[in-house]
Amino acid sequence: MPIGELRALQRDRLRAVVKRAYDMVPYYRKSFADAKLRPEDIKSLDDIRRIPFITKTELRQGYPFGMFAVPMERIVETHTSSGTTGKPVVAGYTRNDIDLWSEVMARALSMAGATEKDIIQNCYGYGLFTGGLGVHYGGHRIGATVVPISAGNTKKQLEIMLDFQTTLITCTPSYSLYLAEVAEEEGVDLRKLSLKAGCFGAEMWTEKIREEIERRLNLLALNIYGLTEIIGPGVAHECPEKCGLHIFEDHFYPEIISPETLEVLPDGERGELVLTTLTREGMPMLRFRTRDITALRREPCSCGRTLVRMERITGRSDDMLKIRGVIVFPYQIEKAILEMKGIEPHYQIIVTREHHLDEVEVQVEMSKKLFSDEIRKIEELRRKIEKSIEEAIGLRAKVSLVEPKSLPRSEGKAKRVIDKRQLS
Ligand code: DLL
Repeated sequence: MPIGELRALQRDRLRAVVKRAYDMVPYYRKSFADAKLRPEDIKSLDDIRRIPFITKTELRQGYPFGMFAVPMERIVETHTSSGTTGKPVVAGYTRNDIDLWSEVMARALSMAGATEKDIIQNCYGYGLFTGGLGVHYGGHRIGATVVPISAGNTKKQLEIMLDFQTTLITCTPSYSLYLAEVAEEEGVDLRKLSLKAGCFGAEMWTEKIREEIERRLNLLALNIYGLTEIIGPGVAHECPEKCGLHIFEDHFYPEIISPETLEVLPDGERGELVLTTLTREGMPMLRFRTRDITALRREPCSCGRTLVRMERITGRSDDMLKIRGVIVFPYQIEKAILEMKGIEPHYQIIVTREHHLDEVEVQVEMSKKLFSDEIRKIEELRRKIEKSIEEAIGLRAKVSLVEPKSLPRSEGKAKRVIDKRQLS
């Protein structure tokens, strides 16, 4: 679409969504009132800068359905953000939203070359996570054959991949490498399969990881980006030129801000991505702070698409981690630890990737008293902490109790997380 037309479409859609959000969602009415803003004040695309930001915190406060902009009768599906920080963010979709999602996911899969002739093995988790059903709807829209195998069960994945002659896979980049490793162990030569492309996302990865995936799986590895708050996967996707992810900006309007000053930054500068949904009915998002760090590029892409591109995500402006695809905040682990007696408030979270799977170790300092106690008691406490962390984050972490005063002290901000996965 020519840029002029696209901008006019975005402007009209912005005005409409602002009005809908204001009329239907008490949260927006209040935030507009606080900012002394009326929906009619938003006339041009630049006026978007006057709208207050919204974050995960406000969304959680609306749990479960407080952010919905339509009566419940019109919501046909819900998903929640992964992770278990208190209450999750609940996303509601109307029938039109599912259509929109199918459309953007169809565009995404088409960028990877998918047609009705393809067999898509969809190894993203089905359920409340958006990955599974997002790909599913997009595959249907294209008319491809979707194999809804979901996550896990790696040997079965390989068997199906061989027997069905899967042509396209969708999973996290780390899982694709794990698949490759299990295939090697099982004596399956992945390069002899029919795989031609894969859409990998839901977590951070690098060019180096891409090279490894492409070499080991002998396919074209493309990056797919999205988040529950906005729609799920299908906010942006790479074309085979591999020079950034095209944002489907006729539906999702991007801005980059400085996380410190909250000022909008010029194109090309790195900062935090802020997204506004232009067409979403069930849960419109006006200026959602994603916390994901990237930059926008508007130079024409050789593929011919006029859609703006975002660079690969290289970090977060908060301390959120994605471990095995699940959102984890360090303070959830802290809370689980500090409830225990016999330990000091000194701990360190170490995240590693072993055989392409994320592993978490939490080192916790023992109190002097516990340190001189029987081994049985120490082991009992260690297990208790492991259980409490698992309950808090929904993932198993290995807990090691270390000697008093053995963890590094910091004069400034304590370095609680050591991420050894080398993702940026
Ligand atoms: O991860 C949606 C998704 C599913 C995207 C399948 C791609 C494929 P959430 O669980 O809500 O939704 O997590 C969203 O994951 O804010 C980013 O921090 C991170 N993320 C998602 N895609 C990428 C990517 C899904 N391609 C959060 N690169 C986002 C880096 C990504 N980080």
